Amino acid sequence: MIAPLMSTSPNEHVLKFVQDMIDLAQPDKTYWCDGSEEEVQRLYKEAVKTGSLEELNQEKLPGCYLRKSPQNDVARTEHLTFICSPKKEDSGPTNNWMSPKEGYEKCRKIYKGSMKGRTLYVIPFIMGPIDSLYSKIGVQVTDSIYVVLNMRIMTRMGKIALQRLGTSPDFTRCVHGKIDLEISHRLICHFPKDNFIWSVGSGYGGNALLGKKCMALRIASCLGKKENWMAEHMLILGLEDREGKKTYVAAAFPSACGKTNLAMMKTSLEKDGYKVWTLGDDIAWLHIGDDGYLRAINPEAGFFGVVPGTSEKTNPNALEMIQKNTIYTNVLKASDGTVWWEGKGEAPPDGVNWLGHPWTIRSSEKAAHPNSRFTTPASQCPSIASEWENPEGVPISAIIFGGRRAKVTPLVYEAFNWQHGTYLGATIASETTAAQTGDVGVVRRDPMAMLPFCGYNIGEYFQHWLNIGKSLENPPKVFYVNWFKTNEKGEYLWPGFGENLRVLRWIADRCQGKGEVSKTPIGYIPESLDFSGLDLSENQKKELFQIDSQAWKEEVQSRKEFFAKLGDCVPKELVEENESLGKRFS
Ligand code: GTP
Ligand code: SPV
Ligand code: MN
Repeated sequence: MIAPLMSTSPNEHVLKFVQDMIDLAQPDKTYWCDGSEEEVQRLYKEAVKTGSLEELNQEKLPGCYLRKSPQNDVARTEHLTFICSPKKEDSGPTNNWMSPKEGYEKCRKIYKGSMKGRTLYVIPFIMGPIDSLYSKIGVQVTDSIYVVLNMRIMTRMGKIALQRLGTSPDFTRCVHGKIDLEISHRLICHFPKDNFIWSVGSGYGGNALLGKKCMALRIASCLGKKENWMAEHMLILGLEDREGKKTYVAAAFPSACGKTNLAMMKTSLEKDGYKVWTLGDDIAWLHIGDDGYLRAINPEAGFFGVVPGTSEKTNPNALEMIQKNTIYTNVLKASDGTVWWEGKGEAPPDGVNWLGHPWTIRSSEKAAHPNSRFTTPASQCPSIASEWENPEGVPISAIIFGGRRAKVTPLVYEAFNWQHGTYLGATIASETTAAQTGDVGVVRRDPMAMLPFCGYNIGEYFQHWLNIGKSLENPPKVFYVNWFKTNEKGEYLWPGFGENLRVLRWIADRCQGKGEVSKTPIGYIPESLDFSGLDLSENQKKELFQIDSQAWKEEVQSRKEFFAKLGDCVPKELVEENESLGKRFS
């Protein structure tokens, strides 16, 4: 193998892992990423030359590029995602399972000789702040320059990771190959026992940027179980109040249900002295701190966010942040080399849509794919918190669960305690979105928003939640929100976005022992919420907090069936929480 041109050499374990993959994939060339600025510019040039990326208008959007994916590769493919634990029961009732032997054999077969005529890129990376004891190292090999450039934004990548690794064999081995991007060659396999990931046949986001969902959630959730911490599908934010005190909040909503928007919200209420600071928008690693608080770090270094719906009105911070050094995937390219998408809040320009077809406002096709994404460095976010890379993490006072639910769930309520909160997370129900292939708008249970991301038995995962709560001296309070309740016409009852600060303020008040509540069968709801200046009828306000006992009785039954379907693995405490809820309605 050609020795990498780096002052820091890869250790023998990294070299062996990479050599094995070279022997199998047989690339023409091997390239070790060093993570330098010079390298990024060179790779962007190369990606444009080879057609992997298109350059956008560099005057208006400096450092921005466009990627158009094949139509069959625009979202995570959950039915092709497997947990390859030695025993099937260790993957539990919610995961697809394959034996490690079968998983390795299948991937090996697809990978063999797949990089002839191509370059194999080696990406050493750190998930988490460079100097945090909570961070983890990965090494990904890939044949996709798009993946390299995304990983450069999403992780701390290059020689810094090898330096941090030193001589240790302790890193996640991440093997990726886009192969021919055919679904028939697509598989995303996780081998938790070996700390190994093998993903073939897709070049898209969560399927291909292996530091993200594969490592930082599926593999990390298994590590967390073993090492007594948690890897969660959560944003992290700090709400600063009038006195300058920050309340840190972590929130788990299913894919495309509002994490990025909440994490970087800008709001008219800032004039009252409140401000939201962003620490992360998708993944949180939570450790038990010496201070008895749950402490959160964001393992990522960038945001891979949903583009459609991002506008000056909904998410001005995100819009500002994606004006430079951003990779756009599957949006419309206007004739002047700028970009457009549905819900941008500007008149649609003529151009070429995500499918590569000429497009005008009269076209029947979408301009951007509903799951089109931006990839942007977190440091570019106007609301990024100064402490976002604190190696110790930040102390979490509140955990918020939520989802898309047209009916049943009120705008916000508070759990009675940690166990009840765990039960609320375990029973999240949300309408499916374009973030995964399959039907959109179907209500499914998505426990802790981790249904597609928990790398082991979901019942053990629930038990782990209960156990962590017991070891915390200062456990966060737990809340449940729903920005998506609708009226009989199907219109959203709640304005959402920046106005969600009204709910966050109540949550922060509750964490500080303030805020009046009413006790209801489902939990505490606010005695009053600040609706001032909002154009809401009395009826709307009532509907937002309405608890329809018939609908809730049906909900209890549906949760009972859900737990029954999961089987014996569900902790009895959670089954009892559901029974108690049922009794409170009878
Ligand atoms: P992933 O990156 O897939 O994990 O998604 P996410 O949870 O970060 O979702 P994101 O914030 O990107 O929001 C997804 C979609 O929900 C976007 O189209 C938003 O415009 C919409 N959305 C976000 N917040 C709100 C809200 O408060 N109200 C309404 N009605 N829509 C919202
Ligand atoms: C999600 O689907 O939850 C995402 C996008 O955040 S992906 O990285 O593709 O998983
Ligand atoms: Mn996500």
